[in-house]
Amino acid sequence: MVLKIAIQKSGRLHDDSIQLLKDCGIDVKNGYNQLKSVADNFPMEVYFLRDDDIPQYVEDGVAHIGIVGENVLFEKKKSVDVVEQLGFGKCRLSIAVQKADHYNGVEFLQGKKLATSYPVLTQKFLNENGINAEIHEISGSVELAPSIGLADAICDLVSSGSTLFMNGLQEVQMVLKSEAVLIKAITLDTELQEIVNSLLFRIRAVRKAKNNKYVLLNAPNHSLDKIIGLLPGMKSPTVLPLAEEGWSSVHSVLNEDEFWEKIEALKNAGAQGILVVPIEKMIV
Ligand code: PRT
Ligand code: ZN
Repeated sequence: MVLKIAIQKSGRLHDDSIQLLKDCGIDVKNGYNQLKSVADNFPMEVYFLRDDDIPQYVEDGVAHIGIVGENVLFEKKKSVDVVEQLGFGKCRLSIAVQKADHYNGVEFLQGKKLATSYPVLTQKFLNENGINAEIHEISGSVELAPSIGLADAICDLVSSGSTLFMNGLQEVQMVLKSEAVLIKAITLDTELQEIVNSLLFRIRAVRKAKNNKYVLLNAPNHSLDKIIGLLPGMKSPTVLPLAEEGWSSVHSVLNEDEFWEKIEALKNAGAQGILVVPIEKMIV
């Protein structure tokens, strides 16, 4: 049995998808000129597709799992399971208007024309807010629509905001926050499900490792209690005596979110020679 995974052929999600598989120890040959490829060391076949087609392939079971942006997934409204958030491809689907416009809330959009490649999500947002507006579906260069008089506003993906800025637009309303997710066909054979589980186990270990750092520091023994109190570790910190009398070496794991705060507190508590090392995999 081989697990068939659909990933984007080329575009913003391609490299991160391949890298994620690689970090999971799965080697896949680059797919720029091919439709599919077989992993050397994992029971997996990779299909390279347009991102828009991935939800359909997974719903039909032609691919068992896939990696796609939530924006595409929710726009296509296919019946698949979302298995895991993957933390890359982050962006937001937002409404933008011309810089000179005085946007005073969603009411501004009443009776206006909106250009978008996401008619389903845009319509849903308008309905939820009781707004009647006309939607023009266009497939690309949505940000040009207001300047050529095609629409009053747009609903498009934004990440840094520089595309909007360069086109004289301002982001005024977020419709959806999105990132890449792993999706799965609703029913799978037990054997395939087991392969999904083992892939998921690796993905979680890789992602957890990325969110944590290994910290080594020297501590005077009289400050050990205070320093250990600051460090959770996986169970509890490792403490080893240093060759120099009265000092210990402390090893622990710190979460990215609280990292700087903790480092500062450790320093204030008397820690010295603090080393921070990336973790490759983390299995807890
Ligand atoms: O050929 P295929 O259909 O597979 O690719 P595509 O051209 O439809 O998609 P692609 O590769 O552009 O994007 C794939 C996915 O990446 C999207 O569906 C999102 O989930 C995610 N993603 C993350 C983005 C962005 N960030 C993003 N910034 N997709 C598109 N953009 C575009 C946006 O449309 C706008 O044109 O980038 C521009 C805005 O970027 P900033 O940084 O200037 O704000
Ligand atoms: Zn696409």
